[in-house]
Amino acid sequence: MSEAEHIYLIAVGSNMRIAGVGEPRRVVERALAALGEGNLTCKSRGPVVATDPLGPSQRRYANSAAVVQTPLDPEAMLTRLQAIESAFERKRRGVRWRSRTLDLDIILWSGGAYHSERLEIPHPEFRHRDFVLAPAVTVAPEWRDPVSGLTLRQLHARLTKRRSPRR
Ligand code: A4P
Ligand code: MG
Repeated sequence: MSEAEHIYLIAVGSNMRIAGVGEPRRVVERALAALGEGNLTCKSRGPVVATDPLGPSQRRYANSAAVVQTPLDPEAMLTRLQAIESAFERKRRGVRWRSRTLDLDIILWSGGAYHSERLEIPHPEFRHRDFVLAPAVTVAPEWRDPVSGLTLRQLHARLTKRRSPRR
């Protein structure tokens, strides 16, 4: 790997169908393919899982995760991910957590923590989200969260252990 290359863990989510593409599962599969195009190399892609919605949206989500290698730095990578979202017809109307055709979040980056006006890595909520950790643990179980010091495997085990008595 050249020194200029970066590795990202990307979370993929959709809970709306797109005409010409299909159901959220198909949208996520197509988005995973897009994460391997141009100067993005998809090193590993997780399964597409159906998940219950967190937040006000009623529709079930399809979620997945991918490990992507690229020369793009975090700001350029976010811009690239937003361009992919736009290409999948996502409409930005300023309402948080509305139904969306495609959501691409940067969860972790090989450079550790990163903060700017428009970007926070690690993603601030990912440690509490099974819909992120379940697919992520299949692609990068030993990747260590620079904030908690725990691996994805440990974070996922902690989350599912905490929840299991209530199920
Ligand atoms: N931003 C800051 N940090 C990041 C990062 N690490 N990765 C900024 C990506 N973007 C980051 O995001 C709003 C702004 O966050 C961006 O412009 C960027 O500058 P957005 O994607 O435009 O808006 P959003 O997705 O509606 O908001 P947000 O806060 O990203 O929502 P979440 O946290 O992504 O939650 N339930 C299930 N089962 N599965 C899901 O996938 N997703 C959500 C969305 C809610 N419930 C869900 C799921
Ligand atoms: Mg988002």
